[in-house]
Amino acid sequence: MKYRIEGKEDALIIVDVQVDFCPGGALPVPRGDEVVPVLNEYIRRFRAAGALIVATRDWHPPNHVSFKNYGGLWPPHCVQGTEGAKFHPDLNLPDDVIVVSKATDPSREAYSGFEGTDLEERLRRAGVRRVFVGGLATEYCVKSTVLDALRYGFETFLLEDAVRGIDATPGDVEKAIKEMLERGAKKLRLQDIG
Ligand code: VGL
Ligand code: ZN
Repeated sequence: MKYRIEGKEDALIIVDVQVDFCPGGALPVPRGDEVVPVLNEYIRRFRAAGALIVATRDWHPPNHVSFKNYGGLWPPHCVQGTEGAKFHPDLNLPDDVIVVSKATDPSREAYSGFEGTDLEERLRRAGVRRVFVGGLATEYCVKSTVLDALRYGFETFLLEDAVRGIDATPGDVEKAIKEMLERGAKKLRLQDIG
């Protein structure tokens, strides 16, 4: 199946491609940095088509509830304003990228880019109908963002060559992909764009 990227109705959503989620970071996704060159190619193509480009970022306060010291599951990561919270330095985000900061409330975890943000409203206002989602990590923030996009009625594509997961329990990533597809997401790779 070949898909054409349409300027008006399509958006590329890049999820949490941040220093802390890449090798050497505070909460590294194994081979997380491998999504960067692939996403750069998606960015190039979506830009050429005049489509919207969105980058979400995990943007926690230092006392966030998801951190181990505050009762959560994770080591501190993506703390607002720190080096680890920056986008990967090789990610070629365009100047007009829409940056969506999430999980900023100290008392609430939010994996989805739609949760507690104006992402849905911004997509609607721009007339977006289809969203294409890649980034980190497959079974957490990518999955939640994809499922919310489906719930909101967007035609939703998982960029399967531009996601990586943690797979803390082997099989987690596979299960997450299966769930996204069952809920109606479609898989897409670079070569499916024509
Ligand atoms: C994420 C764990 C904790 C993610 C964010 O971006 O997938 N995972 N915070
Ligand atoms: Zn987080």
